[in-house]
Amino acid sequence: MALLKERLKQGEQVFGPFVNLCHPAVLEVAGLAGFDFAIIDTEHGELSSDRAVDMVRAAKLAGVCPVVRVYGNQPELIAKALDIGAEGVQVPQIGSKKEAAAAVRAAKFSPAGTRGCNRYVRAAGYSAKDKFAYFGGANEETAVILQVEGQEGIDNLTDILTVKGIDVLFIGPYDLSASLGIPGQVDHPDLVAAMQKNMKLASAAGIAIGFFVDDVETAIQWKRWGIQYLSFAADVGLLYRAFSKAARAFKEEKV
Ligand code: 3PY
Ligand code: MG
Repeated sequence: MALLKERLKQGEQVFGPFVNLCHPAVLEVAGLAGFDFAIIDTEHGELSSDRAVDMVRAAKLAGVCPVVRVYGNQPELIAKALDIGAEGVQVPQIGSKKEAAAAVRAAKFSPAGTRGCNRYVRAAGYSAKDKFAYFGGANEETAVILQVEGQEGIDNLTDILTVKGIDVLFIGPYDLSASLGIPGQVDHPDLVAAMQKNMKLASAAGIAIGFFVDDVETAIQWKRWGIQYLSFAADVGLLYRAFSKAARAFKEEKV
């Protein structure tokens, strides 16, 4: 299976859920279901990297590209996500060019960045990979996905997009709606207009754009508008939807 970064470079539009539950089986199910990627969420989920590693393993086996969303823009967390073998690292709440550059630096080996070099990690095949091939190739194999969602980040977007090494500019609609003073109204015309402006800026900078949706109908709409990296709800929410639909249907004897 092609790596996420390669698929994005080819212009493919990819689709995948956030995973908050701490179990590798969720990644197996995501792969069997046919999702392109899954975001193992250590920002809002209950997960930490010691649990995430088994989820990355399961994702690779199931043919779904593993992305890890880190808790914050911290170099140690970014390096850890990549060391355990995530194909992409997603960093929340980027507000300025300086913060964007720091996130990219943390994700890249020298000379592009300052990611700590260790050849005994899972991403290096525990040393089975040639060390020069690993340190020389990893920067081109792992995707850096930066979330710009607050007012500061939106105001600084043109500047942020000048940072080299960003693969996906991800706009979080929930935090964006809060910035616009319309918390939760992710289909509000002001939010859609702001998003379309952001898409134009990202496209002019040659950077793929990512977005989050709660349902498939909205996903299809944004796919048609050109979003390349579409994240779809979260495992817990999807499970709740399926469970409550079945429970209600059984009670009411109506499918
Ligand atoms: C947001 O909508 O703010 C997100 O971060 C999506 O998960
Ligand atoms: Mg957010």
